[in-house]
Amino acid sequence: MNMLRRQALALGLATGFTALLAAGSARAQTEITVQHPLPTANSHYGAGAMAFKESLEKASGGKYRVTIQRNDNEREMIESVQIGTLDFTITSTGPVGNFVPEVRTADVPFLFRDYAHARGALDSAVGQEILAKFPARGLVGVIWMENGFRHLTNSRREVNTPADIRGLKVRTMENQVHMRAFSTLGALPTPMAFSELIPALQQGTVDGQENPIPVIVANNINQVQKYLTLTGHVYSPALMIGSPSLWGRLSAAEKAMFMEAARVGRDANRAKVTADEQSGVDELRRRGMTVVTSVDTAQFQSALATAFAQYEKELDGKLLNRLRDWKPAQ
Ligand code: EAX
Repeated sequence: MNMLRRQALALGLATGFTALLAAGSARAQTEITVQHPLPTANSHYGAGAMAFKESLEKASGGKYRVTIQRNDNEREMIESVQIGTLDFTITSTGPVGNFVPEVRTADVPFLFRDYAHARGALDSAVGQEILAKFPARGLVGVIWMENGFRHLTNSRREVNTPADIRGLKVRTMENQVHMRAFSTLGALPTPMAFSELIPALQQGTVDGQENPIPVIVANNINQVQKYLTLTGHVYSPALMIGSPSLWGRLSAAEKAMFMEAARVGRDANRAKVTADEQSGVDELRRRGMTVVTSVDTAQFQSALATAFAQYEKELDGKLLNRLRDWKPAQ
């Protein structure tokens, strides 16, 4: 065989082999999509999603490729995960109680003393028991993540005491526990998805809203709200929720890989909340917000006493107390 034919044959074989490799790796590669409601570049959910992506892609040797997308309707994302058109969502617990009622116990105002209490209790057996309720509802509660302690903003006036909240139209999440709290305080709770919040504030449909500092900063809510009061009235957990159709296809080894990536994501998410909490209030002042920092928490707690009594009756009182009374092992 002459030289030219030998070279052509070698080239053909090499091209074929490369094509096989590419087809093989493409066939073996699986796309995973994670959606969350905030800007990925500079938010606590984005930090969690990015860390999850990097960990899973590395641990799987590229078999899994993670795409991160923004979707600011949390209820819609949970529905998509439930029917299997979305693999994972990182969402606040806001609407989750409408799918998994037990989650509502974690949404009770003034339940958690501080971040260490909330993180420890949710990562402990009692928090895992709540995650174990998800499969019966057609969802996989992968891991607790974090949104943060929620604070009140409004466009009308400084809020120093519970009485100052009376009469304010306050957007709440689609969360009955939060709505009960604001109506008990004499506000007019107006539930809506996060996607509707900024337009509602711009049009004056509502006077105020409440969200953690990281959410207020990442979404420039200061542009449509003048007053911020550090009420810290409720800790807002977040969750990474997975699709049972995807989760059911994973081997035990792959599940372990996904769980490790979720833990890495959770830690990055929480670290970003801690960082934003430290710098966020000064940043919001710099952007022109009037910030009330000293709040008499006991006053707000006593103003919510009737709501607490109803929570203990309507929710799982035992679960509520186990979360509230949780303490780190000595
Ligand atoms: O999860 O809807 C809300 O106020 C949530 O805190 C926000 O979407 C981040």
